[in-house]
Amino acid sequence: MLYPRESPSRERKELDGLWSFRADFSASRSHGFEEQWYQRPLRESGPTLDMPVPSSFNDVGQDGQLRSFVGWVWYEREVILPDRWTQDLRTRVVLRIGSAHYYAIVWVNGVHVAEHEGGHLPFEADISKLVQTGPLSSCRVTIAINNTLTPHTLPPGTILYKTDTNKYPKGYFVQDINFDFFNYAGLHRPVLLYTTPTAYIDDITVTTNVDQDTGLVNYQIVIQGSEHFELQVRLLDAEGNVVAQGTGDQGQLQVPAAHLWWPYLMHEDPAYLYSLEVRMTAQTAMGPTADFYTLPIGIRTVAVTESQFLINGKPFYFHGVNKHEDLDIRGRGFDWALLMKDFNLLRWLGANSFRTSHYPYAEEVMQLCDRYGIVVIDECPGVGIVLVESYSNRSLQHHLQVMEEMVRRDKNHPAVVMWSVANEPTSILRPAGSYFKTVITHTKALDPSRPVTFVTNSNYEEDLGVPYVDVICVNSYFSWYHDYGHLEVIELQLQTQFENWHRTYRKPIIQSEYGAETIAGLHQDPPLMFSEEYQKSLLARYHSVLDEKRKEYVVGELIWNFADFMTNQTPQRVVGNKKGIFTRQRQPKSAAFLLRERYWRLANETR
Ligand code: BDP
Repeated sequence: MLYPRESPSRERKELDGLWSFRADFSASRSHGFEEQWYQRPLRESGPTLDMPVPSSFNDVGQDGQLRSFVGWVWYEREVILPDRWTQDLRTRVVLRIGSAHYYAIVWVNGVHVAEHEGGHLPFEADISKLVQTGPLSSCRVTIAINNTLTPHTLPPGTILYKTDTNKYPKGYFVQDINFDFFNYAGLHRPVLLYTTPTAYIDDITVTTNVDQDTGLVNYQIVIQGSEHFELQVRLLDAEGNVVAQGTGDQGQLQVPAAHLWWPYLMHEDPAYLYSLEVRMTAQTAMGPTADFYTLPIGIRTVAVTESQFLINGKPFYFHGVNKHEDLDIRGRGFDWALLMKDFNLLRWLGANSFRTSHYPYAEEVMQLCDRYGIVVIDECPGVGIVLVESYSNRSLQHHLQVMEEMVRRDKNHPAVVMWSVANEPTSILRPAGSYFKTVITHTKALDPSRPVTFVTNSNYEEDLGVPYVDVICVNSYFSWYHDYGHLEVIELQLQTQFENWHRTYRKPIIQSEYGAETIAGLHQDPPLMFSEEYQKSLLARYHSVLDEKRKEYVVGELIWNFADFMTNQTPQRVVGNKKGIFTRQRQPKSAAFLLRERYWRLANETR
């Protein structure tokens, strides 16, 4: 699925701003369907709120019930369309939803146009027919979204019905989850309309290779809407010079003396992007038509050995972070100011990489990683796969579908160097072996050009999924969730962890999480848990072992977490998870300075 970009043949109209909103508080949560709220303007169904898009709905208001609402919420917005979209039948009009968490049903003028499961990947509907009939120049977009998580959703969850009438009112239920972040919901990413001609460039797949100093760019293009088309492909360098050309829907372009895409800090000229310009001309029933699309691409290779992660044939060491899409008020809603702040902080820190823990981030984030040379481990929402039911065939089929959508969306980003299919599943359960074998094999078939992993916290002798990964990603919380307060055990335990995994599997290892809960401004010396000093000491002890092992087979370290973030309320969390090296508002704790010194040193050593 191509990201909607403007071109001489394509237009875009963003639908961000205030939408009408109503949560269905009825006991069945299904009044909206019974009363067909999509048939009329939403305000006629009862009281509505103004709700910003993109944003989570949870933290915008003052209503505690809405904050923790489970069930269907309804969004609606009127859109005025230009005549050239509604009158010209050679125009195709598409509605695209960047992310609707979790299950979404979409109507345009009361007509069902799309349904989608999964909260972190885009989906779209061709609405040309609906907006091109009759004299209407406006249309009404209604989106119903249900945030309920079940053992078969990704991430999974369970609805717990509390039936003890001495303790709970009739019909009482809560959403239980096995992951550690708040289940924010709503329209989290841009919603937009865009146009293409009726014969159009539907998809482009690019893979790259390098032979001596020649860059090889393999492309495959899918056209829809016509069988009689011609394609011209040109590759432009960053200055706009044409460096290679081709024709047809697949081929290989050769770029002598290619500028490779390098992670920043690894090369003086990092993140070099070419533009792949695709021009299609086609014959349709309504006459000749043309479509243009320009895709930014980077030429680079990725490979894994027993002990190394190679980018362009050179050993790459991940010194980076795990993140969340999370901020005050907007929750998981996309925000340009936050995006830039986070990238500025990543560069301040000297971080060369991050993992999209625990779901694929917005496309705009991935585009910036390409441009800035930040390496990404792209993780799907396979987090909290804990119960046996979540290994059922139904769950598996959905997981495969999510991997398809994620690879389809992110396959052309040079910054993405590895797929992660899950985080901390109960990979010691019997069904986990064949489950992860299937998901990983499927992902490799979808994209043979990248390694695949999942992130484990299981025992190395019992983990049934790790035999299928290319890189072992291990999370550990020594002297936090075990041996609380005993910093002195970290070195021995970490060393043993690395040695066990590597001796057993002979694969490179990434320390994919480690960290400590830290309340900004809380000081204790000698270090005590939750103080800034404890976080610093814990990190420093991990680092001494990492420094030793990275000379052998450890290929990366990703701190948990970049910033504090919201979670469910539990006795272990003080208004969210506080393992950030930055606060939720992106101000540094002392550990941020320690990490900054380390990351810049690592960058200088490995350059
Ligand atoms: C790990 C999880 C992560 C949690 C973290 C923690 O992967 O999502 O937030 O622990 O407990 O187990 O802080």
